Amino acid sequence: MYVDLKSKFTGALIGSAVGDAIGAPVEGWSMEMVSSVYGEKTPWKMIYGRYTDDTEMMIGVAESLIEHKGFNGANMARRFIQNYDAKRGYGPGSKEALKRLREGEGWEAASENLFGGEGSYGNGAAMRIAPIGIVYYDNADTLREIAYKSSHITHSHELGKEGAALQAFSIALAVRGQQEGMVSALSEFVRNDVYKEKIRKIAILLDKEASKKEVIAELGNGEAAFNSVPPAIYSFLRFDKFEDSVVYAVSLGGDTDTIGAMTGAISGAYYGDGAIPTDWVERLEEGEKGKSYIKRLAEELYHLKEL
Ligand code: F2R
Ligand code: MG
Ligand code: MG
Repeated sequence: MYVDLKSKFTGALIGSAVGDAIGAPVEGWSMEMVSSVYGEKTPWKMIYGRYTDDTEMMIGVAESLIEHKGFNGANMARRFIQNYDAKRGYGPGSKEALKRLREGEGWEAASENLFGGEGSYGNGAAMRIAPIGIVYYDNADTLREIAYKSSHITHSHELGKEGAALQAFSIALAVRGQQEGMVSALSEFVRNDVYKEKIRKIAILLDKEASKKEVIAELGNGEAAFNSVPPAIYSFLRFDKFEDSVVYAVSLGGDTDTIGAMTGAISGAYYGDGAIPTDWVERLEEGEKGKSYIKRLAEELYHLKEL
């Protein structure tokens, strides 16, 4: 299947925003409650089309990469602060890190004292990582370095950073068109044992007709990066269609907007923007930083590759 690179870049960003918006109305709900709203069968209708913190922060990552033609921590932190809108629903750790940044702490320090000095292992760094996954898709070492640094602005725990790097590398592999070899490439890439074990479980679950309950029990569906990046990767790998992967990811319940966004980013990077249901894109919010703006960011990131 040939999909052009520009369409993959747009697919990753719009796919992430669409996954966020479709999961948002049911965030924190159980699998049963999700199916009582969306039903058991596809197609799913997008309810509001409004995105959350996941997309707002992803926009900040993209804007900063474009402005600096690469990573600049102080600039990215400033973009997060400028874009911040509490109504989008931020995690408490990220909120606190952004407050410290606003008060003048440096981008390398602001997240370090959170959670008793451990730093956050929430999925807030992984959920926004799509621009880094596409821009550095052809260089795993640089991708890892930039994923860690960009995470550190809000998430300094090793598990938060590794989750973001793993999500970025999944998107990179999807850009390269590598679905079949993805599990083995990921297990070679990943450094932390918690994630190594989850990737091993992804392979086992893919080999059988696993139930949703089994998938949730083995991979998780919560706010920790290690309980949301793995089910997103699994949701992508289990199906051969953008819509089916994202619907499945959200149907697991739990952190639905975020697992939806991460699955949408990987799937969009693989299939391209043409594979995203048009009625979902139509319903996705417009406005100053809505879908047209996100598409423009994807195009500018694509042009960064040409420099
Ligand atoms: N915040 C939300 N959703 C709730 C509000 C939405 C509601 N619908 C509304 O309209 O108001 N979603 C967003 O938050 C998640 C991303 O969170 P992030 O940015 O990682 O935040 P945080 O607080 O750093 O981490 C999340 C939780 O993980 C646990 N945790 C993290 N590190 C920990 C550590 N070292 N020790 C113990 N626990 C740790 C904590 O419970 C954190 O609060 C996404 O779902 C996004 O959509
Ligand atoms: Mg959210
Ligand atoms: Mg969420």
